[in-house]
Amino acid sequence: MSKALDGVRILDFTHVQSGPTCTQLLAWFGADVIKVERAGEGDATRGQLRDIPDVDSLYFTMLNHNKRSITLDTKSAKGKEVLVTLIKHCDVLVENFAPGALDRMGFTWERIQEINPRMVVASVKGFGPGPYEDCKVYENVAQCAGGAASTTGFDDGPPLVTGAQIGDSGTGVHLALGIVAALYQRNSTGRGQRVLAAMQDAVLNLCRVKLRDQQRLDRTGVMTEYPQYPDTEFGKAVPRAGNASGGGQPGWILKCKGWETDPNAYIYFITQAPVWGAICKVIGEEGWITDPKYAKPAARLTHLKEIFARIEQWTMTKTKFEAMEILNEFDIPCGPILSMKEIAEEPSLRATGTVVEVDHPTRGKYLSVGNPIKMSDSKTEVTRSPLLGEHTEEVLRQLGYADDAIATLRAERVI
Ligand code: CAO
Repeated sequence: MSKALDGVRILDFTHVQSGPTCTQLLAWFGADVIKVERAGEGDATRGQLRDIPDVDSLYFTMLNHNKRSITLDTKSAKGKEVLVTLIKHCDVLVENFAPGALDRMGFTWERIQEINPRMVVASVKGFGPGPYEDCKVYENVAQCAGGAASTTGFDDGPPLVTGAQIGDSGTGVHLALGIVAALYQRNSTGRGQRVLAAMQDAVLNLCRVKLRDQQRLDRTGVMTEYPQYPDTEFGKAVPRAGNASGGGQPGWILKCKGWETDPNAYIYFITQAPVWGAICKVIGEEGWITDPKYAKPAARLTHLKEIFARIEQWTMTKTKFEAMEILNEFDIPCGPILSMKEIAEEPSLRATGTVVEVDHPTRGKYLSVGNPIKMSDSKTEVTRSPLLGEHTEEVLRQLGYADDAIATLRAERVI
């Protein structure tokens, strides 16, 4: 079966998480991704958070599936020559170096355009143009600068970062869309273009609803679906909303049977208005269906803490899965708090390829997250990440290098 991005060649200068997330997605859609790494060391994540000595870490393997790896010293004169050939050969160059690193290497946007005017040059940077454009940035910096941390956590606690890697992987996903759009536009213009996804911007995009709330707060001074309402004064900025749903349907995380010993024995429960009657029946409060204190959504907003406390009395008598089963019968929106252990063992996620088992020559079998985007005409087969420089000779031969030229490059430590 063909793949959506068959024939697209990616010169992958990415490292750590944000860039590799992007190029891994492109590889899953069928692009030929050639990852360029420094000989001897490679992507720093190969050696970070190792669980097996001298074996590529899960951090690396889980972000670099379906790619080829070549080693190349791009600061040496001969390495630069190889890089020029690669730029001519590829459609897209993706990088997430610190600001200015590609220019310092001698490959400015202008120079790349001279070499290959059709090339798309895509970058992740921490910040867009402005006061912080020269800063190096990691995940949590982006979460803090993009508005996520100030709006995450509880009102009486400090700002919190979230486990979802919205700064790194979130930006990588944004960049992948930018690249595909640029390739699409190239079909009509014949030209490449620059694509920039700044981590602060991507996090802010994912926090769009909080900027919505800032303006609501500015105008009205109150947000009735926030847990601060009605007991606490709102300040000038959007406060941390704990586990409130953030949308028009109030929700909260409630304890389930076993919560005393299992840190994940909880369920997310949404008191969606159309099923209010069903909720009242399930928890044994049928009187609340007509009681003016609870009957209408607006009236309920001032009693949410009391309502959730009563629902929790019910959820605490059920495991999260029992509660799910009962609530789903009545179309009451809810979700179990799943641990990573439960997710790893969930058969339905294995069946869809969202969780996959991959075999690796030095690591053996490990679990990974497969392509979360499913396409009917472009199926994803997840293959293992490359060993450092595994494809150097294969790629150089493809570029037209003869065996003796390759041997010279190796002897001179260019590859
Ligand atoms: N051959 C020779 N030199 C190479 C090379 C190669 N194949 N590959 C990289 N290098 C060089 C670069 O040219 C750069 O050299 P100079 O600093 O002398 O110009 C150097 O290696 C290191 O690049 P770096 O500054 O990007 O790496 P770092 O580890 O110091 O910083 C990071 C890492 C992530 C903080 C930084 O790259 C960054 O801010 N990137 C943009 C934001 C980003 O993507 N953050 C997400 C991080 S987690 O996904």
